[in-house]
Amino acid sequence: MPRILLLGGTTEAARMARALAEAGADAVYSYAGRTEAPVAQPLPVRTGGFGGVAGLAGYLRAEGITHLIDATHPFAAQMSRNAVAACAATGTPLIALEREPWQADKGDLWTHVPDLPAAVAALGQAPRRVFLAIGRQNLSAFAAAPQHHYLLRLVDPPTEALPLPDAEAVIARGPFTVEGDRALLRDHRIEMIVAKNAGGAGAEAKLTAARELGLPVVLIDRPQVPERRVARTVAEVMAWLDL
Ligand code: 3Y8
Ligand code: NAP
Repeated sequence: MPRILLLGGTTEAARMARALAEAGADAVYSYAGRTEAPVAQPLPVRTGGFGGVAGLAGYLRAEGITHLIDATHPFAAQMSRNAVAACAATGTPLIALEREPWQADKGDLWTHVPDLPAAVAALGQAPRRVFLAIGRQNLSAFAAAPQHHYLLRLVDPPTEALPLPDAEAVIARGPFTVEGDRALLRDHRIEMIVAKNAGGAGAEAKLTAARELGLPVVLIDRPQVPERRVARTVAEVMAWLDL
């Protein structure tokens, strides 16, 4: 019987957890501990970093983990790199449950940028009203363009002052709806959106609302992660586990 470590924090990870629980699998769900009250899971949960590659390798050995499923977010690149290294070091089979990047549809006004500095530059010089839908961890990059008015969406209320002089935060946890995001864009008279190319359904509503309102979107490409076995569906992972 496999003993599984599921690196979570996404919609796909929640679906994976349900399938493992229904199969009666021996599995542990892992959160980084980024948010105050993460959603409950139908598996035993552990929270917090492992302590780099060595810490994760030690955890795999100590817990007798036989399979690792990396269902973290495409922008959680450090965790994914560590998982590949720790699994190589311990000979633990690894699979990533990964979502496709979003592709532009007819009517989408998207500018693809490789990273945060390029996203800041894409806003231009003239002051704009910008919806920064990228969470809390990367806001400081936009301090280089203080002339804009920023609408932020955070999971938890900010604990310290925001690094942007002209910003307001809405506190909300996805998944989000098109109606809700359309109203948000209208109420705040948003002219431009910055988002990560997360893929998946949980963060997609704002892109649909932007298309309907004819608003431009600056979309940040996902970071590189090392080569690894990838599954697109929960069923593929269950087959790989022979469950
Ligand atoms: C702690 C677990 C589920 C998972 C839901 C998905 C969908 C809703 C959309 C916007 C974009 C953003 C952000 C976002 C979404 C899902 C998914 C997703 C984007 C929770 C969660 C944790 C986190 C961490 C959080 C980050 C932040 C990113 C907000 C739980 C709710 C912007 C990414 O305040 C902070 O420190 C937030 C940090 C990492 C990115 C950042 O750098 O700030 N996610 N999000 C996980 C952990 O501790 O291990 O608290 O319940 C999970 C979800 N967030 O159960 O259905 O799967 O993508 N999360 C992005 O996609 O751009 C919001 O506002 O439109
Ligand atoms: P990251 O930058 O890739 O990882 C930084 C460090 O955080 C990792 O080295 C690890 O610490 C710890 N960590 C990350 N994910 C973990 C997990 N699931 N379980 C245990 N430790 C974890 O990670 P991040 O981008 O901050 O993402 C953190 C969490 O939020 C992940 O669960 C991710 O799936 C979720 N999330 C992130 C985003 C996003 O935009 N980044 C969006 C939605 C959800 P150690 O080195 O000490 O082990």
